[in-house]
Amino acid sequence: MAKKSVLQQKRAAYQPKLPAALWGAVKAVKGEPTQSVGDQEEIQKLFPNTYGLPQLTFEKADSAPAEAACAFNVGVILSGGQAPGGHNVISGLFDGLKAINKDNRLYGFLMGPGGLVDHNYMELTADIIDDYRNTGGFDIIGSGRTKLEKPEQFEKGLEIIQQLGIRAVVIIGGDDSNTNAAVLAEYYKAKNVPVQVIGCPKTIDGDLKNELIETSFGFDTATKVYGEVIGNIERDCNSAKKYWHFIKLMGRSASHIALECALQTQPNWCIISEEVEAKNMNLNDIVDELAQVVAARAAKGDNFGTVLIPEGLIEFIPTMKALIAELNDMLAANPQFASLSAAEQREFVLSHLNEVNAATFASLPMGVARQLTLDRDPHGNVQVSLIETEKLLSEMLGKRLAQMKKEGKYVGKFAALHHFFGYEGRCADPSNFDADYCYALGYNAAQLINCGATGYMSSVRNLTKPSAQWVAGGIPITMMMNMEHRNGKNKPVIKKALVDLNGKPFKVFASHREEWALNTCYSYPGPIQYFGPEEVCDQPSRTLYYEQN
Ligand code: FBP
Repeated sequence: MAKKSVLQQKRAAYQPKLPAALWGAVKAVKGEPTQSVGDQEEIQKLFPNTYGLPQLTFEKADSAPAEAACAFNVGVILSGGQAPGGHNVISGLFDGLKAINKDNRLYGFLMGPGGLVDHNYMELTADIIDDYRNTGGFDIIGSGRTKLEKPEQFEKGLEIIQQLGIRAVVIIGGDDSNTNAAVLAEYYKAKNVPVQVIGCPKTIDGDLKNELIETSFGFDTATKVYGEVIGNIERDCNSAKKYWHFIKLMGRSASHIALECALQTQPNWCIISEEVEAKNMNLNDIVDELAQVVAARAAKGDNFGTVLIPEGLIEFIPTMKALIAELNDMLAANPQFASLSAAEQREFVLSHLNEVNAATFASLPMGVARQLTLDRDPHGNVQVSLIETEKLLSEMLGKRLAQMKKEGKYVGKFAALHHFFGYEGRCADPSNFDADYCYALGYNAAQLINCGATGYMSSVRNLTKPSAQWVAGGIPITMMMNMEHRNGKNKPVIKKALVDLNGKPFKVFASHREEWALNTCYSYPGPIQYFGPEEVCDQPSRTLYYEQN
């Protein structure tokens, strides 16, 4: 039998805080009709029933909460990569539903959106929920990456939804999963079926955010876990003074995780993919920049350092981006590719790519080139977590430094160690911030269902203020959409939030990085604290702090 750790037992008793507006009876206040962030005409055409809905904000109602006349049932799905706090979204949703009517029931679909299609589910009762409060992971019902996009899937889902008397489905996921939530909401609305769909913003990557969704849940905890370990490595690095540590950090596309960790730990260098793209840098330019840093430190006798590398870097190097875009279309159009041998695949790729992309492909180390042709995830994305960018860069850097030594431009010793931090942070017990934020997102989702909303994302804002002042409500998902080229086709998707090079978090980083590069200014955030003074336990991420202050 699994044994609960002492921390687990104590942490179970933590009561997450809610925004004051959700403490008792609420009323929904409607805002103005909304528009999508881009391609308005096309998005409106694709979502005729759910486009332009007003933003909703919950306010305290004057009267005491009356129990809803009729009890109702709700289904919940965890979709995509794990992120700390998912269990609190579900416990918040459960408590919110019970506060509306004690006979409301919650069903969990198992192993992601596939559970809805395949009719795999379980009822989530109070005993089960209590076991998972304030814990990390998605193991209460599991998660998966099945893409919910085809009418056949929606129809199969509808069968079980009707069988269980489900009034609303809550999809807890990232940008792709919330895009699917919007498509599903539109489909049921168009068919006039009384099933509401509500999304919740999840992803450690931090790239599902905008003015109204200030952060996705899980980012805070995951970056605090990585920040702790990077700090420990920096201490080791500064103690032994003999290694350069190359640390790749998760974040499939945007560099928010790397940037946040840099702000927390002050490493000697941190690459920001969005800047690489903006400056039109190629791999050699990145290596040149790194070589300057290593050589400058070596000239002072410091043959050690720490470098942070965002996982998604490869897709932001303009030449690589063009190559990957053509590879994506090529793989989508040639399903037989997967059955070829490795040598045949290389031959196939080289003979099908245009001249420029074929040259880029041929110039890559064989291992990296092969990783670029591996299976895409169900959303058509390259699985960047499998590409060993940290090794690629340090190998190229080693060669460049050897060359510089011959030319008398470098005097040091270079020994590299590699790390990849991603999975270690995705299931950590949520920080107080994520525990509260997630619980509020779930509780709020129950209110959105109660007021009849569909095609909305649960939104809790004003997050750097004390939780009582957080603003709760719903944002129409279509409002966040634009058209993008995916999997060989133009599709409506939620616009990914990349690192804003004019934003305060990047500017703060950029204003310090030369100093951090040359000198040793490491900062050691230490482990997440759950008990103790507020300034230690309840701080939001640096990113959120700088964005709002
Ligand atoms: P989501 O966008 O689904 O939240 O997942 C993010 C992520 O953790 C990325 O950082 C990483 O590239 C990817 O998932 C890894 O995917 P998998 O869990 O399928 O290995």
